[in-house]
Amino acid sequence: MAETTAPTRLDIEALRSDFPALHQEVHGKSLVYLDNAATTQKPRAVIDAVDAYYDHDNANVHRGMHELSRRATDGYEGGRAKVAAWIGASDPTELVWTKGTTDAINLVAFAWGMDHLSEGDEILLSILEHHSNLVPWQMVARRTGAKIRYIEIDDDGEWVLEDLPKLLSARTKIVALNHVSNALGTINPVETVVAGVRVRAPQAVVLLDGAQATPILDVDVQALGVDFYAFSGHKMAGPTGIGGLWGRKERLEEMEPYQGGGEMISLVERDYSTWADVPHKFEAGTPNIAGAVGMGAAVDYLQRVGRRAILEHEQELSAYTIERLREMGGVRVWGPRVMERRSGVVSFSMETAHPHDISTILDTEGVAIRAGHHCAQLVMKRYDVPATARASFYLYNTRDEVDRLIDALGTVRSFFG
Ligand code: 7TS
Repeated sequence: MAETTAPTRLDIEALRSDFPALHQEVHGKSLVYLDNAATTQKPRAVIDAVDAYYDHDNANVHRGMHELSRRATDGYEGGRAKVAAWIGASDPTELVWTKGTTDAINLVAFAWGMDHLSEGDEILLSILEHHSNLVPWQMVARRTGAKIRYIEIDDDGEWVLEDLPKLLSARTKIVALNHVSNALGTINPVETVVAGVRVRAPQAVVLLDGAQATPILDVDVQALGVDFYAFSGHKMAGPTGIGGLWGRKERLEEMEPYQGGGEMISLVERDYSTWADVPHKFEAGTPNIAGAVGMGAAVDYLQRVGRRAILEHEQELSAYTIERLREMGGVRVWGPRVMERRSGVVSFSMETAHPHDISTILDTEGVAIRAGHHCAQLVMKRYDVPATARASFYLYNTRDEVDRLIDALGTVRSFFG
């Protein structure tokens, strides 16, 4: 969706005042929250929308013929329509609410994969995937006999696309790739891969993991020409426990349900049942209604800010961070060299300190980053490191906070030499 009213530069101080959790002290220091790739903080508008739902409208959806149930249903379906438009879907019924990206990918792996994959078929992934876009495919491959193939990455954290022609064939049944990497911050050339798939493996279904893309990119699922798009609300200022799977109508319709139960049936007999229409066929049980309401508020909020401005802001902070890390010396920064190819994720290693020691010392300075394998162990193996330290930004982070990070890394340096 075009964000014509968005300012080109963000008024960070005004935006920061929208996020209550940013304004606190941690270990006696003002909090510097740089763990946004794991989850973002929530603006007051989202918190208030969730509160208002529980204060006034709480009821179950689709069932009750009473005012509160109608309001709950309106909030639930209204949130769906907003989020669908936000990712460029023309039809809100193509958007299935899930618990998040992991849940969405598992839905496709099991509901689509178990019925469409068999011995001799191939699943194409990349080694840059989050475990949630690896492990479900390994589970399904083990049960179906399908084989997994991988796009490799180069030293700059970019896919080695010269290999693509030999990785795609008539055997390729699904291509499942991340749009933006959580481990290295690479904005992946998914358009190039989709074009390659359409030429060399037109039978293949394409799924994109958009967990790190929906918060910053003007995602348009129709223009991308994919079959499935998975994402999480909590990484884009929304609540935890809610996310979505967008799927082409014909794909969703050809799939059997993932789970059985209430809300997903049309008719139940002793020996069989028939299914509700898409998307409700995939939404068994009482759903996360408050989460859907919160997602609607999150999209309204981000729409006002503008994703292009958020991306530019993140890239500016990444560039500044990398420049300051290089000045320090003894630091290896992972991921693309070209700033336009990066998001607001800066993964790095220090020669003298283990990433976990870095994050522990930073925490005592009030600076929150993540250290570890970032659920991307194949990336760590590729670079022969057990873990990296990762600072990740969102719309409310500032250059002053980057300076606080660098100062705290100075403390790490003085500890470990
Ligand atoms: N895919 C990517 C690219 C991700 O970054 C994440 C979460 C997921 C999938 C899974 O999303 P979930 O909402 O279902 O958990 N990434 C991270 C991270 O980088 N640190 O903590 C979670």
